[in-house]
Amino acid sequence: FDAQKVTVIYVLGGPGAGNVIGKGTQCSKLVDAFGFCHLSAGDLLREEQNREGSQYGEMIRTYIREGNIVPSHVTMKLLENAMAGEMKKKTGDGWVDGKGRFLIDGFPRKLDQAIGFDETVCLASLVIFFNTSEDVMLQRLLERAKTSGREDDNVETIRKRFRTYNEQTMPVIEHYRALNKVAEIDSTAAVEEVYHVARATVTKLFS
Ligand code: UP5
Ligand code: MG
Repeated sequence: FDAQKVTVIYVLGGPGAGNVIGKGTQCSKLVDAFGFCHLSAGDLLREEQNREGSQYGEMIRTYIREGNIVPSHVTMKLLENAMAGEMKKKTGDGWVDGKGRFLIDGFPRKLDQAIGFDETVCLASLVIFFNTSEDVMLQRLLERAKTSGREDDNVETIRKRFRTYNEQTMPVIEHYRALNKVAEIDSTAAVEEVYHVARATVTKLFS
């Protein structure tokens, strides 16, 4: 697809930082308000993992269970396909200003993915970085674990996810910070409050 025809916002933050911008009621509000398509790299990977006949299913399961980052070519291809599919679906209508608006949640997690996507697919306009303490994230994930059914929502894997995030994803945030693209939002507060700040940030981008 044509990179000139998309506006991309990356949504990053530690596991459980609460990407409210890409989730639940808030998500659909924001999606409606700005006409975004929301794509979560983690959701796409879990979908592929469960897809019958997928050659990557077992591999994805192993990486996620260990809190490691799935090889970049797999995630990048899933995202690119999902974006292309959305663009095709909405050709001609549905997009504001004739451009596809994407909120890409939980990606890029590693410098090579960031640079690879920048170079071969498209450049993001903004990176929203939700930040809070590991204590807060741990509590939220353990609470979510009661109902999420996610194999990686257990203390041992959560600790590994924190380590992977600090070692591999923080450099991505620093990379975009140096390019002046990062909007950091403290996500310690209640969902509504965080959403309020996130919404203002996105409004500014489009004004
Ligand atoms: N909650 C949220 N905000 C709150 C608030 N303000 N106050 C109180 N509670 C709040 O939130 C987590 C929980 O906290 C929820 O119960 C929520 O209600 C509550 P959520 O919005 O789900 O947080 P999020 O940051 O999205 O947490 P998630 O666990 O989804 O983040 P991860 O980044 O770990 O998960 P993801 O799905 O992106 O990735 C999973 C795995 O996939 C990775 O570990 C990795 O193995 C793999 N992966 C890749 O390899 N490559 C990729 O590019 C992407 C993923
Ligand atoms: Mg997530």
